[in-house]
Amino acid sequence: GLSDNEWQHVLGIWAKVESDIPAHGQEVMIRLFQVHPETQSLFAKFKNLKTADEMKSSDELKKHGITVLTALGRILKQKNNHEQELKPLAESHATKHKIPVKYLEFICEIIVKVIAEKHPADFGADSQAEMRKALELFRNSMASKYKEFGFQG
Ligand code: CLN
Repeated sequence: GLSDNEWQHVLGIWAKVESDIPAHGQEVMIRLFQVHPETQSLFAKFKNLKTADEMKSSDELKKHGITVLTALGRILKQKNNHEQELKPLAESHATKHKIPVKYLEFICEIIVKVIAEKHPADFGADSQAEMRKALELFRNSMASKYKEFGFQG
């Protein structure tokens, strides 16, 4: 897990994300689809969006970005005790959406990059390392829950 001090830093950065969840969420989704197009094809509702401009003007994509970052924020705020918050997410992503763990890695890395771009002065190498650690904890818990739901991920 992370130390109290590390969590404090991670949640301090997250507060900056929360200053504008829609913009951060939109950027994360667009970047994810551009860098890893295979992730876009998992979304029936986003398959038709071709260019970055189309993605930018999609209200649904914006809404989904908000959904994802809000759920992730709720989990991060539980620190090392995220079991209850994480379980339904692991269940839907394992049994319904069937999302490989690898794709969770993709989005986590994009999240770090987007925060780094939007908050360069507050999110240096050490903070990035702390955020990566928190996101790794999230992914590891997702992966082990996946197995409980019979999905190898
Ligand atoms: Fe996801 C739906 C949170 C990563 C693919 N995702 C949802 C919902 C979230 C949510 C809350 C709605 C409720 C539900 O179905 O459950 N997703 C997250 C969080 C992360 C995440 C938090 C990681 C930080 N999701 C992913 C990806 C994967 C994916 C790894 C592909 C690219 S990023 N998620 C989905 C899909 C849905 C979904 C296909 C269903 C969308 C829909 O049709 O409404």
